[in-house]
Amino acid sequence: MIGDFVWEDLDDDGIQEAGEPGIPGVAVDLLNGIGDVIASTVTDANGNYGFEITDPGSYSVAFDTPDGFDIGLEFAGTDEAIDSNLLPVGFTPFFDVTVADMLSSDGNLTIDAAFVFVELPEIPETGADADRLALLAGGLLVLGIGLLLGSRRRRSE
Ligand SMILES: [Ca+2]
Ligand SMILES: [Ca+2]
Repeated sequence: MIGDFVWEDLDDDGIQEAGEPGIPGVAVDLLNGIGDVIASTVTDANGNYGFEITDPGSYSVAFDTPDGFDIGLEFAGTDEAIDSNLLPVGFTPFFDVTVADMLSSDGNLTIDAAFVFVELPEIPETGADADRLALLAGGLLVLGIGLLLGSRRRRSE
């Protein structure tokens, strides 16, 4: 088994600490050594996920960034049990799962992902901005007609 935790890094230090909550419902993919998705899951109510590995080999885990979040700091500190393995590209570096890992009762449960809450994207207000856009569109239209007329005139000469 590999896993296990996707959490909201409240202080953005890349370290799991008391009071920092797990994020439920995050889509997680298991990738094989050549980057193909071979299993998918979502984090549970506590932000935990797990994949049962049946073949030794090289793997990576990809995490979908939840709405309103950015990927947190990776590989902070020295304790891999409480750091984030998620690179800014959205997946972890490849890691090896050995037969010994597969046989151990708790497996490798240090493959974690930190996310930092930013803000939900703001919906632009209609009004002033919309008027400006209309003006811009009108301007482009006039320019287009001008170019069209210009090219026609040249052709008829
Ligand atoms: Ca933290
Ligand atoms: Ca970790």
